[in-house]
Amino acid sequence: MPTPDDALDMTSDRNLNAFWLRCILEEVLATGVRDAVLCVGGRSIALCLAVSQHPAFSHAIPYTDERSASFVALGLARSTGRPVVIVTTSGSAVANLVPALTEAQALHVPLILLTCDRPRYLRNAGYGQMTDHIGACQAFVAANVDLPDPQPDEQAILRLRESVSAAVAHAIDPETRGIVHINIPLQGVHDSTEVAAGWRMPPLSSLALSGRKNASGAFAPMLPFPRTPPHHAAIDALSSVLDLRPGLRGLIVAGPECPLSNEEVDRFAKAVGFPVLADAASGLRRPEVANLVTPFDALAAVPGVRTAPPQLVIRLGLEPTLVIVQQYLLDNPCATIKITPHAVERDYLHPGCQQLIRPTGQDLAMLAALLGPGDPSWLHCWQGACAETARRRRDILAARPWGELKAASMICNADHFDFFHLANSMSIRNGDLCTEPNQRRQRAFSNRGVNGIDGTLGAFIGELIGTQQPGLLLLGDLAFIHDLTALTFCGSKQVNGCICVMNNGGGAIFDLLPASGLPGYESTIRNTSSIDIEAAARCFRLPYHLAQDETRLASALRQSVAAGGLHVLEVRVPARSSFEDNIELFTKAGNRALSA
Ligand SMILES: Cc1ncc(C[n+]2csc(CCOP(=O)(O)OP(=O)(O)O)c2C)c(N)n1
Repeated sequence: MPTPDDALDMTSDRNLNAFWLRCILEEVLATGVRDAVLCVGGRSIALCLAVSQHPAFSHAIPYTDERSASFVALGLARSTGRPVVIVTTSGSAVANLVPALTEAQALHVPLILLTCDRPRYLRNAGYGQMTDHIGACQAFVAANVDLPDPQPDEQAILRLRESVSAAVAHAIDPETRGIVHINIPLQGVHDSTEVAAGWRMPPLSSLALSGRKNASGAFAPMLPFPRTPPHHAAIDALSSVLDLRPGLRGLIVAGPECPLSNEEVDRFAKAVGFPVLADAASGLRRPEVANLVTPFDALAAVPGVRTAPPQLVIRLGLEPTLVIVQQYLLDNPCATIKITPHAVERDYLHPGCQQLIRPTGQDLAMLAALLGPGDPSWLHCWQGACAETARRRRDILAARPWGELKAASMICNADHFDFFHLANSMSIRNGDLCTEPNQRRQRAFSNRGVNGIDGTLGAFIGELIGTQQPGLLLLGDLAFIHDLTALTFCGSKQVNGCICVMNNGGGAIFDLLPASGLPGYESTIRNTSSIDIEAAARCFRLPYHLAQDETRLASALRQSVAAGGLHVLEVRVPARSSFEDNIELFTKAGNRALSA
């Protein structure tokens, strides 16, 4: 794997911009960045070319629409665990990053924004394509730096390297991990590659020219990246404020973005004997995870698990998706430990929770030793309720006519994919209701930081590139329309994915809201826009499939994997079927009143 040490030969620096950008890239690459999304404009041409030709980058993906591009970067960073660079030109290009920044900030996804700008003296002077780049992103970043104009002298180059390495450290420091923004004013009237007459590399020290080297001669950041010490004595602190002992009615609740691996959850659950109430988007619905219970199945039965309240809840990840789970937790406040990669300000479901930040394997073993074994009859009660409702749920679904929940169930339980992404709105809810533990599917993704229906295609494409595995996306027709420009992705033949567009004629989720009966609902709220999905797929030269029944859906899913590349599968269902399927399930599977 090439490294920053494989930097381009400095004699190839055609102007001061190129040299300045090379210094920036060297410091950025020290974070472990290997992927970039490139959005072109006159200001960013020099940087786009420098990144695309730099041997240390595995992926340098060109995109026109910065909004979709930044969601691609989000999906890539989330699936690889490494920071991803986004390059933009100046002006409104930068503001187009904001939707993805809201999601990345909420999930602490490390993105490094390299926004190219005009020289500083042109600011607020009526010059075209300029705006306040730093201000546009300020609310969402962990660190930012507005660099000076390029200057060819020793002190300026050393300061440049220092300020870039100090900023990018925030992308990888576990304490602050998140978005870093570096704004880069560049020279050049027409574009940033112009050769200024008389440009020659100035005499510089090797430190300024090539950056810092460690004892073995490898590149090192100009300022050493701070190492966050582990949180010591976390379990002692917990046991001094909570009654942690064997025999408790404990519950592990895993939402999207589960911070522990399947193996860690399995080991912990086995040791403590607590049920694991796992969202589909947690990625934990796997046969090897001990004590797994599916939330709807376990909670729909009455009285079921409600004969006694939990005494301890261990929360993993974000809020659970289904209201039935959120309501159960709100109705049953109790001692709570929230295991989290970052300190959180507050958790509305458990305002008094104790936070356990980035526990080590040893911490988890110590906690399990204090708690195990839990109350065995409590575990049996959850497992029994879950198994019984799951049987009824499957029977009810089998008896339903062709519709959204049946189709979602087939898609989410398809065996041909290594990961799935559940889009916001009904996709993630229906996916949660009917995703069974699956041997093949390793990971689950969702954009549950701020729950937008934007950027879903882009995030999925980023995940396909990052995992290099066959992936499946389930999303609604409006979410598909929202992010169409993501499909301009030029590598669609190099990935293997199936985009399942649930075409229910608009936003089916609104059918579950009180507004659904109001005058004007259908035209103003429910069916705001519709497109010809086949024509859209053809427009981006993507293979298209249509499924209007179970047989066709099963074969289209199979075909899309067998053929390779990125496919669009339109799943046409009756508009009200999601609402009707949900009513049927919630009323008959477990005697609970409907609650989305
Ligand atoms: C960026 C953004 N805009 C608006 C919303 C509000 N919203 C939530 S669900 C929804 C409708 C989604 O429709 P579709 O993608 O077709 O999914 P379905 O409801 O049919 O499952 C909208 C507009 C949102 N969550 N995010």
